[in-house]
Amino acid sequence: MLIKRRRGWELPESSATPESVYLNRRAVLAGMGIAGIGLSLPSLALAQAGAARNDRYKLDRPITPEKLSTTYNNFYEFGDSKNIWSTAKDRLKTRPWTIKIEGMVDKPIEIGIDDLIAKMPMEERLYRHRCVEAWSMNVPYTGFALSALIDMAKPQSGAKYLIMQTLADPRMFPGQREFYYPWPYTEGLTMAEARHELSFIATGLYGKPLPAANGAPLRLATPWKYGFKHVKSISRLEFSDKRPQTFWEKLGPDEYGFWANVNPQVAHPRWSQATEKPLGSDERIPTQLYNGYAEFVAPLYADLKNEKLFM
Ligand SMILES: Nc1nc2c(c(=O)[nH]1)N[C@H]1C(S)=C(S)[C@@H](COP(=O)(O)O)O[C@H]1N2
Ligand SMILES: [Mo]
Repeated sequence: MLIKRRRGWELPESSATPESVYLNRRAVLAGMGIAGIGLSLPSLALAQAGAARNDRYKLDRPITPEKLSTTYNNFYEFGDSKNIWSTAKDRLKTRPWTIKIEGMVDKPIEIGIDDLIAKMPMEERLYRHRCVEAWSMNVPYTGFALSALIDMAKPQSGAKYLIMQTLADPRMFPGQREFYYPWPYTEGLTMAEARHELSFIATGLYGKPLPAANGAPLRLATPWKYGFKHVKSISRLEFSDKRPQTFWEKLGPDEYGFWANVNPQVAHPRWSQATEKPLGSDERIPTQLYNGYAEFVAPLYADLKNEKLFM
């Protein structure tokens, strides 16, 4: 396998340092040791188009052109390049799509995506998105507050974490045949984070059903955290009293942690996080603490000073 060593700041491809650059090396080592057509149905289209914008969440910068945010993506299930949108569009089948909610709940739930959307309070929000690789975008997501789904699921009082996973299906996701990645893609939030008003499940983008490349038919958006928390194409949620080990944490525990809150003053081991490059712009702009959402989320972390909150 070819291993490219690139430095975060000096990339030809705008500002991006693929999460995988250093990890591929680990993966090879692990391997040697043997370690271990998005269909947009009319009803769905209507649900996105009819959702009113929630003006509580404001942007201080322009919305990213749709053409860019839907063609420059991270979705390792379709490969480790940014240019996976057409493969994703061809391969990802989002109907039928069942979401399982299990673990520490009185009654596990299995629900189809259209039934779920019909039950949820749909709205549109303008959100920033800051990838740990130091590019960013600003997009209108349609969807619903994660807290609405949690209310429906009725977790037990002992639940401390919400774990979310991408569908496991190597026929649909060719990347899942790369055995050294810890599939399925797994992410998690504390219950306080998951219930926080900013935690959002997106089912649409720019008033249309979510494109395959952006994580159809539903994906997480927690805009104060680095983008790798935003698990795409979710098929399973589990309430647990144990903190999950997440996909990137398993691959590179020195570089990617559980909390992954944006902080310009805490550098990634291989590059600075002080600035970011908005998609479509030639200029870097300063990155903000909690990606500009400090007034909303700082209280979540008041008692967690000993945790590695920013990696
Ligand atoms: N299942 C899955 N979810 C994922 C990823 C992935 O590779 N697989 N990449 C993450 C990363 S690193 C980022 S930056 C965002 C990118 O979302 P976007 O393509 O909509 O910009 O998705 C996140 N969710
Ligand atoms: Mo990312």
